[in-house]
Amino acid sequence: MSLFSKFKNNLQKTSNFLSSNILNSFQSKKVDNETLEELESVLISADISLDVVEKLINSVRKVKTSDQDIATTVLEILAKEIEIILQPRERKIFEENDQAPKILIFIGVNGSGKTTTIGKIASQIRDEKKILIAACDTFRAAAIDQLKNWSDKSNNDFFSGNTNQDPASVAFQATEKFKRENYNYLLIDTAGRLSNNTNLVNQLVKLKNVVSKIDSKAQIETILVLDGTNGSNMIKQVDIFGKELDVSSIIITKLDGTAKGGALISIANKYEIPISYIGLGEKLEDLTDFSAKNFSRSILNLEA
Ligand SMILES: Nc1nc2c(ncn2[C@@H]2O[C@H](COP(=O)(O)OP(=O)(O)OP(=O)(O)O)[C@@H](O)[C@H]2O)c(=O)[nH]1
Ligand SMILES: [Mg+2]
Repeated sequence: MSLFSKFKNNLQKTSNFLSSNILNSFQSKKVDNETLEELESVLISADISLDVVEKLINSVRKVKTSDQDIATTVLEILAKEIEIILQPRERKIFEENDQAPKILIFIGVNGSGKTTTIGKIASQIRDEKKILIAACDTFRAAAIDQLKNWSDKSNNDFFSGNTNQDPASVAFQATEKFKRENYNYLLIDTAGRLSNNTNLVNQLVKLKNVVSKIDSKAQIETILVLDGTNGSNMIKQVDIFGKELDVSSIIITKLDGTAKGGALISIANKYEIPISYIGLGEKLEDLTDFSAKNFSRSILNLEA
């Protein structure tokens, strides 16, 4: 399946919602206050933030009423405008010619998809790269097993501590092994649940500091994993984690399961943080590089 088909097939909840409502609104073949208001409400319902909606409405306002197929013209204009917002956020975490070792710390609230995403990423990285996966979610024993399973599936080395061991001390040991045995990538899984967000963020800050102290040569990145079905609530999470931790990249999962995929656009508009991958399902192959063009055309049900 082409990358575009993957986007198109798996973003159908958002695209069905947006395209059917927009086609409906513009059936009358007029761009006027009434249709623009309808469009506004559809875009807001898909969790696109008000400032972005305003920008989009202003560009649609310019459509000439004599246009043959107004509805399609509107979809095309929206796709173009959205692509312009998303384009600067495209960034791959792994590059073909990555030289320096990389340590990736995956953070995010519980259930956002951290562990699954690590499994998917590990299975996508080329075989010649040496990967160590570290279970620093010591909060639940099942979390360690879940990650071990993903490591086995992708044929990668796995490091874990004991249940309830301090996550920073597991990260310490894992980073020492990573350095000593010359791995290329260290993928660190963390817990999403703690008594409260402040404790969680403090624990992650400590873990990151420990890792940076041991390996000052490796490039350390903090990857924030967000659950796409949370829609605009994702913004709050970017604020909470981003305040104390320098987030290098965002991954938005479960976009296959929501009609609120528009929230991705709000995030791209609000933060200058790259979006590296999006999750489009539960299977290994359901994690794809984020593409501004594929995303914007897919959610409006347009062709590539
Ligand atoms: N449909 C769908 N489900 C996903 C996607 N990514 C993850 N999931 C599911 O979301 C659930 C939670 O994923 P986990 O990877 O365990 O989440 P986590 O962030 O590690 O959660 P904690 O360890 O509790 O903090 C699992 O059932 C996954 O299969 C996705 O892109 N699409
Ligand atoms: Mg987990």
